[in-house]
Amino acid sequence: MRTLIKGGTVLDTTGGITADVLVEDEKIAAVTAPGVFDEAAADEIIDATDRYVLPGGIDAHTHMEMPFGGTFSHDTFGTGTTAAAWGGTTTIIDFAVQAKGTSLLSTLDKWHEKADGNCAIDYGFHMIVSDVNDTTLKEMETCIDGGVGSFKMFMAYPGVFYSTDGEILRAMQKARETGATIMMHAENGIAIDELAAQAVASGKTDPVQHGLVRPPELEGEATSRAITLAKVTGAPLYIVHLSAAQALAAVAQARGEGQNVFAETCPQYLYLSIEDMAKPDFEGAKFVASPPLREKKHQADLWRGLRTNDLSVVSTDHCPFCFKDQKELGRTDFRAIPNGMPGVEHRMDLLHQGVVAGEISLGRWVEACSTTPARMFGLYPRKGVLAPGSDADIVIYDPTARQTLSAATHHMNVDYSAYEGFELTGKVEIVLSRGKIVVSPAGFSGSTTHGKFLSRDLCQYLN
Ligand code: DUC
Ligand code: ZN
Ligand code: ZN
Repeated sequence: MRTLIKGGTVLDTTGGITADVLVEDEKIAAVTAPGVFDEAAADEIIDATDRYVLPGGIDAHTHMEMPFGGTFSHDTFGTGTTAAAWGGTTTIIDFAVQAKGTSLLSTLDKWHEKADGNCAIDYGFHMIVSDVNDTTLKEMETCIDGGVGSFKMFMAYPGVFYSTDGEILRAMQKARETGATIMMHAENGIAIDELAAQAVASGKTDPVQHGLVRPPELEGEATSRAITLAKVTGAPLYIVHLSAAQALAAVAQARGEGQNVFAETCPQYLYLSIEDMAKPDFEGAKFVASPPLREKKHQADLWRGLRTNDLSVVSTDHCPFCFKDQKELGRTDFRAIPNGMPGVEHRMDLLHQGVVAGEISLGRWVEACSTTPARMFGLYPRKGVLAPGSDADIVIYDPTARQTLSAATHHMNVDYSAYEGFELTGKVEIVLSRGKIVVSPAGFSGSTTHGKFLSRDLCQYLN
């Protein structure tokens, strides 16, 4: 099966050129000057005139069916990966979650059972380590052999996911030994829990308190501490969902000193703010996630960080909980609001809006949303680039189409949109996953058995 995508502006990390892309079965066969390939030899032709043709998005931070606070995030692997495809994301890396007292390997088996045969697009796993002991540390090696070479740890959520500095140090020593990446949720959870208890004791129970008891300084402090532990051990470190200027400054300094420290941010921190968490009638609960949304002034720093590469990846931290039945759990105490927001469907569009607004270049859009996550998590050049031999994960994007985001039209399995009413320029038109058209103006033509597990290599950026 040969598909010719002709006449589009083919994007990579440097910008765009007018070119044709030839797909043969699941792979890209060639990227040529326009007209080089004989159209008569193609089984299918897609006219991409006036469209961008870019490598499929890679969302390196999602939580499908994630157990949290007595409930589960509401997208299954099936619904969440379908929504991702609608939005031009053709790979997700989701988190297997080790519960305290269980093993990493049984956790990995469990997540394979959930995801295998149930995804519309290709997927990989990171491992959340919440119980560091001799067995776990040994099991990290088997995880790496199984294509899971990145381990998320938490400096927040004492009693649940939290690791002490000593436990983090031990896992980092293993990461140094194996080349694995430690991903860090960097917030000082001990201090936050104290502030949260004080707030509730004084009658402050509404959603905005979730943000007020998690000040940006406590993200900055934890980020610096994680960086120090990584320096002492020599472990590669990747700060997840960075939201605060203080944390960014710590990352920038470490990178300036040549440390293997990387960071991602998420669209919600670029576009939303703590003002959303203060919405009346419990509406603020829709925006409760950790780290919390910040004051607007942080947004300019985050965009700058994206330009300077101190923030090298944009992921979503997609972790949807329905407003009606799930966020409701915390109506009388913000601490019981399940933490997380939906977003897997909108990342490519929201970051394209950054191109429209002049915050980032076209090449940077592709780099932060596809190429860098591929290299960061050992998927390049299979993913993240349109090159001969790469998987034909391709997005054909209309840069001038207008759209309004809404829960009424999105495909995520959640009853609200964090971006309700946002008017955007640019829209996904056609999506191919390994050569198969899965989204087009005719609708979704993929299937939730199509996605394959991606056994990943280690980080491709280490110096
Ligand atoms: N943050 C969230 O908001 N949800 C899930 C886990 C996390 O770290
Ligand atoms: Zn986290
Ligand atoms: Zn997360």
